[in-house]
Amino acid sequence: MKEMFKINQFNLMASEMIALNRSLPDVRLEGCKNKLYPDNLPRTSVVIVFHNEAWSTLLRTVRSVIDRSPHTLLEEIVLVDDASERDFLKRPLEQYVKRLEVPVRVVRMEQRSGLIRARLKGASISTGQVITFLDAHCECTTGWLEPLLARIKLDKKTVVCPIIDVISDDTFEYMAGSDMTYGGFNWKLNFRWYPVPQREMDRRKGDRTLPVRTPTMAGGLFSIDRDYFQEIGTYDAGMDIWGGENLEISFRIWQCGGTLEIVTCSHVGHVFRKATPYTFPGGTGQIINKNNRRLAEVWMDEFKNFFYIISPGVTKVDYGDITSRASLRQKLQCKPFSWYLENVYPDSQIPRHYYSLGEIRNVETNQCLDNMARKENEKVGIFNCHGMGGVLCKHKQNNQSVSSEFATYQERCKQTCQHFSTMEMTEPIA
Ligand code: UD2
Ligand code: MN
Repeated sequence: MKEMFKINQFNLMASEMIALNRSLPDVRLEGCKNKLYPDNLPRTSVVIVFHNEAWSTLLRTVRSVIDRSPHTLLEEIVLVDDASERDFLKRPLEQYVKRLEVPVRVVRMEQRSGLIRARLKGASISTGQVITFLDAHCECTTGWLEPLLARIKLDKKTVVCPIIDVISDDTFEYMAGSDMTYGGFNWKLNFRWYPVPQREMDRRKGDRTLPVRTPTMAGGLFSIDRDYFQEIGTYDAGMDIWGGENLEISFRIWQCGGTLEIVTCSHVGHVFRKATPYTFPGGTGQIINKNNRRLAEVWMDEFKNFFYIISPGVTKVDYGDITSRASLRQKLQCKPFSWYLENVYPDSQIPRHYYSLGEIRNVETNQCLDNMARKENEKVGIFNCHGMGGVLCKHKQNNQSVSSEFATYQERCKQTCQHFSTMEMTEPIA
């Protein structure tokens, strides 16, 4: 089991022992179970991109879509292989999907392109009025699709996400996600779940079965009208491999006149992993920083500086050409980021007004206030100024962080990291 875990960073042995068409609990709120939806909902293509995905999780995703969606609403399933290096994902996959009751097409990227460009390819060859994106290790539950499509039918500028339930990476147990959390992000532009604020509960008059307006989406699971996807500029094809595209499309939807929702009556499970199983050609940090930088440069106006001061390393990466994305923003006459913070995400951690950003330094001792790698609400300390924003060292093996106190033996935390080959730079846990 432990050996197999390394292949996909989840318990592959457990996954392989579970039927591809296993039953799942109905985790919906009672009030969702008898809602009625119009008959003439738009049809969707389901686009699933994958790189070296396991057979069982990929096909369980496909099966769950087929088994739990009304076939009248399902145009096709499009599987986009992002240059996987597994033989079973070649001809055996093509043979297998031919036998399924719904048209399933397999297309391949010529070279490893990352999930963003793979999704663009899938979207471009698909034909349904709606495009639904899923990760390759999901399971759809009863009634997942209708409430998503119903929102789009009402207003094609509404982009909708299901509640993402948790499929344990350890046991593959299915656990209901909460309808009381929504999407946000922290200072470092990492997507995070936060409690749905009171204002959003009030707007819905306390009815939890109504969709939640969310500042951001997690990224992997959402439905969008095909024409609207085009209109608002699909994805930033200049983003590589993984990361950043979820906030980019979230900011863009809100700033350019759309709405982003979590439809609480729709539940889809996803295997959340603690580590990534695949390579990031060029380096994980490089790629994520590049994508985040494109996002910040195009959409965040003066607030990008806040991000850069917090994560100084980001400004060192080359982020390529963003003129076409900037002119898209111009063309669509999108609102400023300050509008988004004010109106969509007032509970954001990014301060809308501030005097100054930077370190608090004792000029005599050259020491700075430092969170000492402690968590929120714990005491701050004093430590040598390192000018690197919030960084700390983390064991590569067991993920345990080493506080800056330990690092006082070194001149800087960075040197500590370099000193131990088993450690790498990371960011503090939000
Ligand atoms: C989350 C999203 C994911 C994406 C990512 C940020 C959910 C549940 N998942 O991370 O969809 O938005 O944040 O970018 O919201 N893949 C490729 N080529 C690659 C890398 C990945 O095809 O080079 C596929 C991969 O096989 C998977 C999908 O892209 O099907 C998402 O990747 P992930 O599962 O590693 O991302 P996750 O869930 O950690
Ligand atoms: Mn995933």
